[in-house]
Amino acid sequence: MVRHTATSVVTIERFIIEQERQHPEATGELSGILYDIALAAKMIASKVRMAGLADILGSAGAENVQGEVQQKLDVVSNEIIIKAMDHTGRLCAMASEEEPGIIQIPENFRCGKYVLLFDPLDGSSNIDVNVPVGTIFSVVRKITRGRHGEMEDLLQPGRRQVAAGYVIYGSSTMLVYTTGQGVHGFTLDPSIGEFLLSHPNIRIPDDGRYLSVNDSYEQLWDDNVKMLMRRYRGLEGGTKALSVRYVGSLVADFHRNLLGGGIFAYPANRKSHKGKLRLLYEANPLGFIVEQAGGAASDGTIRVLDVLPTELHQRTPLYIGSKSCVEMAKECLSGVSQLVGA
Ligand code: AHM
Ligand code: MG
Repeated sequence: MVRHTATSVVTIERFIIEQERQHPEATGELSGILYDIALAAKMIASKVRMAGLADILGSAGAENVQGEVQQKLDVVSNEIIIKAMDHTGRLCAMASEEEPGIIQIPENFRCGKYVLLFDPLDGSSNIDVNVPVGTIFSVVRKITRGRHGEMEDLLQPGRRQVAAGYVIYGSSTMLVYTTGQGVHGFTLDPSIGEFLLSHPNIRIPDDGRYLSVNDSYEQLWDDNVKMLMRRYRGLEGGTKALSVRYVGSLVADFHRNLLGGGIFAYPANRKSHKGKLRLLYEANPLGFIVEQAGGAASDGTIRVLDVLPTELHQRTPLYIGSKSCVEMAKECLSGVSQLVGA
């Protein structure tokens, strides 16, 4: 890991180049993908910042002054990412939470050796109330031989990711990523339009401080999930009580727990037997990040990164955060159906 003094200003570009130099075999393509994502993030951040003015400037679904219908921000963000990435020759296919199938690279552009999977604007229902939202991304290598990416390239287990990250559009905009050499966070300095290294080598505390779960689903949970939540709250098993914090915006909840320690849980329930969150766009990238930061991610029975995806929009229960908290989930839930596949 490259050491930087506290006072030196390190742009994301410089940081990526310095990391790449440690791998003489690197072609620079993965670095290029990360720059392109940083650019897309800045474009999305500027749209998100204007969201509160939608009523004045024209809300989603309403017509703007040119008579064009305004698009919702998650659709806009989806298009920003596709346009920022499709022509670069670095990707052979993409998949987005906003699109039903594979996003192919247009015929007039070169195909590359990587695949990008992303959730363009997670938690977008929170925009109306000015709560942080985020973009999540995952990069894997192409494994098929043809020119274009195929479903097999997209449906790879999370342990094969070569990069993953998220952007949080909060009181400041931050980009956090890993390429398997630790987790590093960059804060956007809006005055110069650059992401600057602000959180090098992030480590999640081993012991949890926060519990993030939507317990309005409690009556739909399996008994051992209920028991687990009582443990997290210090009501069972003599454990220390965690503080409950739930934004309802995955990136915001995850980011707080990554820095402060704790667990985000979205259990299976009687109505959603596989939970709500998506394996490829949410659980896998955050799973890679949390492991690189010293934490863990499980679906309640196995490590998230070992789950074999069978479909693009596959959902999974998720327990992610500090190691001790995820261990507790595995202990409580192991050996029982936990409604998975029920
Ligand atoms: P989305 O991808 O449709 O935005 O939904 C995902 C969001 C996450 O950000 C958040 O953790 C979760 O949904 C909240 O769900 P719930 O309202 O059921 O607690
Ligand atoms: Mg989402």
